[in-house]
Order: sequence, then structure tokens, then C-alpha cells
Amino acid sequence: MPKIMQCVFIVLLFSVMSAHADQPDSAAPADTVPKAEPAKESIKVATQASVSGAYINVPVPGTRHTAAYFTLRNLSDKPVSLVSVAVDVAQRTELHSHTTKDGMMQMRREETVLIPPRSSVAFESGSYHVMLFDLQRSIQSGEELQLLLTFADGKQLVATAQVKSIFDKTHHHH
Ligand SMILES: [Cu+2]
Repeated sequence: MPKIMQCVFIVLLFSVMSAHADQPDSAAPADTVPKAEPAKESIKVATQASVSGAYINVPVPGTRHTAAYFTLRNLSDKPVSLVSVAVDVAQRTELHSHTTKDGMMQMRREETVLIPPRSSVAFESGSYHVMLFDLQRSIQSGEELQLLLTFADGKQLVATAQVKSIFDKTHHHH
């Protein structure tokens, strides 16, 4: 088989296989083990906090890291401590803050981000943000990714983040 044909064949085979994996045949035998649901059911949902306006920037071309932003609101009368934000596509994430040292903007890793009672903290450019490292695939503007926030008390919150490109809303006014 010519090499190019072999290649096409493998691609086709792969797409057939993955299509099959994604869409289990409805006529499958009854003893087929259902696809495991994400661990959502096992999480202890943090009802004392809410997330709004979550988004993730498309990485700068040639890089595999980016950042996630959102507003985190504490709905309770006690302080809430955010300890991590996980995203499937990122191998590793860190909570960061921006500090200015000797006139230079620097990012600093934070173990926790405290949200005072009945208030909110904005994770935004130039402030707190979640760094996503070693993305396992490219992400496209318009995609939605799930953020899994974990708090110091072990409770968790799932939020949907829109993937955005810095080029999405670039308007040139001359
Ligand atoms: Cu950072």
C-alpha cells in the first residue's frame, strides 16, 4: 500500500473508532457498561460561593499556557478560601496574583485566595488569575471548558468558561 494511502487509511480508521467511542450504539447489548459520568456527583458542592463571567484566553501562538479569569462571589457570612482551579485540558494550574516590584509587574503564586464575607474578588488581567500550564490540545475561541474550583473546606464548584481570543473583539478605529 502506498504510504499516503496507508496514512489516509489510518486516519479514517481512527475517526471511525473515535466516532464509535463518542456515540455508543443505541442498539448496544444491555450488559454494556454505561460510560462513567464525570465525578460531579461525588463532589461536595460549595453553595457558599458563585462564579460569573468565566473565560479563558486562547494561548499566544507558539505557547501552551494561558490564563483563566472570572469573578468569584462569597455568598456567605464567613470568609471563603479558594485553593485551586482545575481545567481538563491543562496539565497543571496555579493561582497567581500580580504585584508591582521596583516598578516591574510580577506574577506571584498564591496558595489560597481569600474572599471576604459577602463580597467578591475579580480574577482579571493585572490582578488575580489562574495560570493554565501545558495545555494538552489547542483550544478555539467559542469553546466552553469546565473549571473545577476547590475551596479550603474541600467543597467544589464547577463553572463553565468561554474560550476567547484577544483578536475576537479587536476593532480598529482610524
Ligand atoms: Cu500568572
